[in-house]
Amino acid sequence: MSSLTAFAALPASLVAERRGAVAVLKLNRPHKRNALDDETILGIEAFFLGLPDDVGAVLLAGEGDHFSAGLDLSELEERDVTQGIAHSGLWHRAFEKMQFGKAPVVAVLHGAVVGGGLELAAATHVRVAERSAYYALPEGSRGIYVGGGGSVRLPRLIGVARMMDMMLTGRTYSAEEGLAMGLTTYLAEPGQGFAKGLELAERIAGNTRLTNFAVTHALPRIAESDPASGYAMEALMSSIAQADGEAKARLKAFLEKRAPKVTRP
Ligand code: 1HE
Repeated sequence: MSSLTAFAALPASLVAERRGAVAVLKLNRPHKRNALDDETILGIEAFFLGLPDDVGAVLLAGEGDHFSAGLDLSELEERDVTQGIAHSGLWHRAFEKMQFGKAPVVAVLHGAVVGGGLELAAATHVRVAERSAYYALPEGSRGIYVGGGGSVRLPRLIGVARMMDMMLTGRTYSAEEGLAMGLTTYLAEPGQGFAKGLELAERIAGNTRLTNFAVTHALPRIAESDPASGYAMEALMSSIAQADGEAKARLKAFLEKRAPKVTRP
């Protein structure tokens, strides 16, 4: 159930707070390098399912020196094949709630962003990396495979060839390389990532709900469609967006010189 102010009850491995229209969700298991156990994944799902209606954007970050060391490997030992499939499905479900939820999500990455931590980051909408961030998929060398949607999302971000390389050779990419290859779209100095992420999340929360819906729900589906279906969906989405009262008010404000112009980078 969603409400106007309250977040869902969360496990100790997650903390949430409000910053105006932005909800901040932090991975809070620094002693385990924010390794993602089942409780945390279920908490992420509950958080996004129960996101209050007045949250316009979410900022996802990690406590401690690392964003996330990925899957909690201590939980892996006892699982059989059937349980493994169910476990991967749990991650898929939780991350889908985030990717196709009520509000866009900005991730702030620092330190290790590896394995399932990278899969989590890949399911967010805008990624900011501090210079300390590094990316790897150690699943390859541990005799396992990604299970949190990485095979679906990462090739769309960095290409199949780079993901193959990361998994087969254990290659680690730096924050600068991640920016160059499109894994992140912002690079921040050490300690500056959270402020940058919050600034972006606040800007996103200032968009109309309909635009944010169009960008996070319609755009990825359109991009995956055949062109003819894509054009039809785009025409529908743009006509719906422009018919909204808030869109009309914003266009009028620009034409009456009350709205800011586009600025140079
Ligand atoms: C963990 C985990 C974890 C740390 N599961 N407990 N991911 C990996 O293969 C990455 C494994 N982790 C590491 O390589 C390193 O821990 C880090 C580079 C991330 C950080 O190094 P460091 O020196 O700061 O910490 P540490 O001493 O290695 O770890 C501190 C504690 O966290 C230690 O526990 P302690 O009880 O001995 O203090 C570690 O055991 C614990 N820890 N990472 C469990 N991942 C949906 S499928 C996704 C599949 C995957 O994600 S596979 C990739 C898993």
